[in-house]
Amino acid sequence: MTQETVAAASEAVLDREETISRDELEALQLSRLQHTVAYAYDRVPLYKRKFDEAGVHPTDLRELADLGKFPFTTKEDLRLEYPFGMFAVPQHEVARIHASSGTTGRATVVGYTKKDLADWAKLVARSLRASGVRPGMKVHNAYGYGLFTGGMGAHAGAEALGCTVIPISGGQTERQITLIQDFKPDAILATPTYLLTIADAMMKQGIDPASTSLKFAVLGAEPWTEEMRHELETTMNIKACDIYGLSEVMGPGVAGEAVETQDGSHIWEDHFRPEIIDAFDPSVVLGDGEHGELVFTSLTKEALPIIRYRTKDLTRLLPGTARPAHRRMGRITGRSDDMIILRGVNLFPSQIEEIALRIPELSPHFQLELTRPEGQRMDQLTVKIERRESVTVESVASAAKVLQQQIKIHVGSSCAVDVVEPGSLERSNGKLRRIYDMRPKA
Ligand code: DLL
Repeated sequence: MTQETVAAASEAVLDREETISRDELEALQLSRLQHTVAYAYDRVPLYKRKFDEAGVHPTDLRELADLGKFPFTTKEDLRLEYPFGMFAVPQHEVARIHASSGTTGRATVVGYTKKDLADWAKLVARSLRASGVRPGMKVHNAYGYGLFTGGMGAHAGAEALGCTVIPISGGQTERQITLIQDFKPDAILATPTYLLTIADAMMKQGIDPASTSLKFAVLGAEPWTEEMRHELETTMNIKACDIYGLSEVMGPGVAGEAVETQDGSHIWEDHFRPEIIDAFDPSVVLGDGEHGELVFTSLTKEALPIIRYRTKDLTRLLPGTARPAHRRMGRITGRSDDMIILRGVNLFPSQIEEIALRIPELSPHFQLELTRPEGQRMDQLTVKIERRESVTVESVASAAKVLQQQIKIHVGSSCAVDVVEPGSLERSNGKLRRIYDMRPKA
């Protein structure tokens, strides 16, 4: 079968739920939601306690808007119930466990029944297919394997789609490059900053990243911008699409982007009901198009039903396009806990990425350092950014000034810019750390 035949054949097999009308989808959401809240209330003591305290009962959920009466679930709830207190099925029905790294506190543990794993694989397959991946393609999976949901989640989805999976995991960049050259994969799954690391390492070896067999990249697990998409697409000669998810809600594949429109990830609303709330006043549920914090309720999960989970991801809901019934999410501008407040101005790393990548002398490799200079009460932000290999040290002085001015104009913060040598900043192996907070701890 030629590539084109494969593409044409798989184009015809969208899941039925991808093509249903919005009315049909909302009817499905309501019945699944009613089931899920009752199921969670009956099986998970935390939900019973929280619903009772809030004075709501599953029978109060008569229409979709009633969801707003129910209490939120937070990462803290999962931590307090560590390890298995949120599970709604006996342990022998839990087919797999994943967990967050726990770098910022106790790990959060999530579980899946066999059916949950099948649903997850189906939704990742759906996301990959939307992003251009087709049955029969070779898929190089550079998401980290292990307790992180990225590696195994993407793996199972690619297999379910009918691809040949290369389970390389993250890291060992030299080896990744050898395998890309030898195995000739059609698609790569990675974090955007790790793909950048791979492209960068190729160039160092004298390999043109645009010359590989790769045609598609499905990127997620960290915020990235349109400017980064452009950077990766042009240097690698690929189509790069977004995939979104989080372990507490499922893992990758909660939402996926269509390659023909590249206009944001479609939330798979037959399995998740999204809401946007005001992050500062969570009692306010915002309308479509308004910016706020994304909240999810699972509609089909068995092992870990999740009710109104506060993701801390800041975005907005937009109408469906390539999959009309499934709303899209705007790009995640940042996480509320990644927000830098600098002298009263809110700032996210993705804003810096957006501005820096428009300046031709500057590379996408940057980090943000927060300090409080001796004897001063004011915090200082320094943007450390590598110059492009092709430009001279002399030409970067003006680029630094432009970056500083643009940040002042578009973000409102004064900062210092330090243009450093190519290759001097830490490279990503997965989720890249952008912020280095060196301020004295209070
Ligand atoms: O990162 C799941 C995942 C793996 C998604 C692979 C996509 C690809 P967690 O480790 O629980 O799960 O981290 C979830 O990562 O709340 C967002 O802040 C961020 N994130 C995930 N996808 C995107 C994306 C996985 N496409 C957290 N854009 C989320 C921006 C993303 N941020």
